[in-house]
Amino acid sequence: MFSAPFAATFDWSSGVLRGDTVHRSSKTLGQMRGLFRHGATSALPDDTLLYSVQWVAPGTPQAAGALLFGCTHLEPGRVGDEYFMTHGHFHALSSRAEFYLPVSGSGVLLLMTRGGETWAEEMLPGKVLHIDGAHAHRAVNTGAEPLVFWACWPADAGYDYATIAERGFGLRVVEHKGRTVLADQQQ
Ligand code: S6P
Ligand code: ZN
Repeated sequence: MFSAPFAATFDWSSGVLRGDTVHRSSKTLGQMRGLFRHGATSALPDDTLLYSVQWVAPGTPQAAGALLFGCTHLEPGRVGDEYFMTHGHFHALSSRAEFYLPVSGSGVLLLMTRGGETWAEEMLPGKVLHIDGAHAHRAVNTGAEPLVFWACWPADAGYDYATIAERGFGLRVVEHKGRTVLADQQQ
């Protein structure tokens, strides 16, 4: 009765993707120490898992208009006062937008223009976050549980990580006197 165009399932309660075509990658603190203000002096070990990403590339990913989707599991924790976060990137093609749908947990989505203007949006289950293709995006887990979010983006969007590695975002998300606050990059 139903055809199976590609063999993947997504569990909305756990945020787990399953199927033959699921790819997976992960990032540890050792790969991202330089992005945290106090990364160099943190006593956390290099192999501390910050996040993992599962994604699928159905059909012909190189075809014009093809879509990818994936799910990120961002662990709770801090490096000094700064909450665990994704690396963050611009899309190489600034016309390629993206959706983030938080599945569980709570956090903040940092967005930034090429000019460095930075702002934050809340990440909570039920929210639908649309990311303009020209804006860099970084998820930050401010809660005590993993922040899990589903994402969908064009297969040809491409990644510009270098700009973020060089310049960072204009805001950091930090814990200050028991509260979550946005701090200027240099604070
Ligand atoms: C891809 C999308 C997400 C991120 C993932 C990890 O366009 O934005 O799947 O790749 O959340 O973040 P990052 O910055 O390490 O790619
Ligand atoms: Zn993206």
